[in-house]
Amino acid sequence: MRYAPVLLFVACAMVPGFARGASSPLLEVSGDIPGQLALGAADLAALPRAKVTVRDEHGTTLIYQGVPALEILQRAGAPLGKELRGSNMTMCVVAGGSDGYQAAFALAEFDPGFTDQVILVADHRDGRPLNSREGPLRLIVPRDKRPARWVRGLTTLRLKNAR
Ligand SMILES: Nc1nc2c(c(=O)[nH]1)N[C@H]1C(S)=C(S)[C@@H](COP(=O)(O)O)O[C@H]1N2
Ligand SMILES: [Mo]
Repeated sequence: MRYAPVLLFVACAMVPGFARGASSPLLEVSGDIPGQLALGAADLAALPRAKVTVRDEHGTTLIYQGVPALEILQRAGAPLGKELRGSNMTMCVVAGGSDGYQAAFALAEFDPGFTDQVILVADHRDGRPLNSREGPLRLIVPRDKRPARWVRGLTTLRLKNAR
């Protein structure tokens, strides 16, 4: 019996996809896009990373690290760059947290052709993984003056054309 947890771990590691967390994605991207995307920890770890320095409501400087949301939206096939015009200008992104909290964005807010702001899907703060209250993922919107769209426990990005 003492070895049961070890045996369970070994058994799980032998099932393809299980060890990568493919069966329990951290972040799902869905909606008005060509295909749904489900990203596990290993998928996120393979994406380009960025760091943003922000101040919280108390004026304390915080450094968040993670994946630019743009990288994720691009891989989901969202209409960015040259495609972000005409009827796509009403494309919205609704970010959702594990507690049901949601916040809306225009897709253009993520596009470097429109803004220099980098909205981050953060997994680290000041060099440490986000704690269970804040993470494992949190959306960081550096230029918002209030952190109301900094969705804690981020689990979903839903794309919707609001036209
Ligand atoms: N999942 C989730 N994220 C959330 C909220 C929430 O209720 N649930 N509240 C938002 C609001 S209104 C604020 S002001 C900030 C507060 O962030 P803090 O708890 O890190 O101070 O989180 C934002 N993100
Ligand atoms: Mo808030």
